[in-house]
Amino acid sequence: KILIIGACGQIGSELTYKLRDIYGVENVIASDIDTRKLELVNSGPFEIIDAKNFNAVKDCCRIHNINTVYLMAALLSATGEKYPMEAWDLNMNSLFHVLNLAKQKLIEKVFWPSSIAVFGHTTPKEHTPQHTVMEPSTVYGITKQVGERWCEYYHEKYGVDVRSIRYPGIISWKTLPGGGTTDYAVEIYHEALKTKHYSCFLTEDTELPMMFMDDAIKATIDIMNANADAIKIRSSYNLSAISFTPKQIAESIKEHISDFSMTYNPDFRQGIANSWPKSIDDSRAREDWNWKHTFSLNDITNEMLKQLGKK
Ligand code: VAH
Repeated sequence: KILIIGACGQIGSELTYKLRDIYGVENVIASDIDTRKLELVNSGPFEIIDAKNFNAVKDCCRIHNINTVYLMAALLSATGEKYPMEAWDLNMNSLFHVLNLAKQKLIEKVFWPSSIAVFGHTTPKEHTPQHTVMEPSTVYGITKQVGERWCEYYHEKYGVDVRSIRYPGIISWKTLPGGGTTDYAVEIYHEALKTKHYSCFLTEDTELPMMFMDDAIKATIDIMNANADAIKIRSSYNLSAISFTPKQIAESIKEHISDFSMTYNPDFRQGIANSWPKSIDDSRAREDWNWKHTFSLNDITNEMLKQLGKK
């Protein structure tokens, strides 16, 4: 059976729905410390778990006979800058707990998300290579960089089957993101429909790697279903789909809402975005486990406005 830790989050919630479609509701246990997302909490087996609590995670894995864990709980880049020690505590200790359960053979397989936040100012910004300089300047990025080192260590030293992806910014409509620097690319669609205006917290030319949630979920399930020997990188795979600027996403919205307007009021998150790459070279993911993205910016705008328009 599968356990998703952080199932109420932006990615965790969509992973829960998708994995339940594939494996059956009863075989996918959702868990989170937060129970406010009621339609998810009531959609199947749900456990309240603090991912920082080793015994709570271990007991849940035992009770439900879990063999695969998707660890999606974390404090993201913007929140991590406000609460550095909490971000270090949650992001690192939750990972140690799951890696140690795998080392003890209580579970067999682990998915753990990394991020383009592992890259910093000194990283090449265009087509950032899989192996390159990584000097992250956010707490979140530091936790992802050192988390990758631990994943590779537990694989090499203890044979733990942990697999990881460096997600770009992710755009989705089912669940709002929380505390990320790329959240502008989700908020903009909600505001376009509500007020036809968005005040963007990044400058108009801030190009960032982005991906639609359906592509991110496909990549996550594909890497977990690949043969173990195909996964040659056990730190974390670069993954990319598209890159765009706030100006470009605003233009794509204007093709549907012609009187949509945007103003730019950069805040502290501009500093975070400036430290990240503009585009990512994900050729290793494409070679090793046949990754390829589907959604273009126009596809994303069509889908976001259609789905949010219905809500
Ligand atoms: C964030 N959405 O903004 C996350 C992600 C690459 C961005 O890590 O922090």
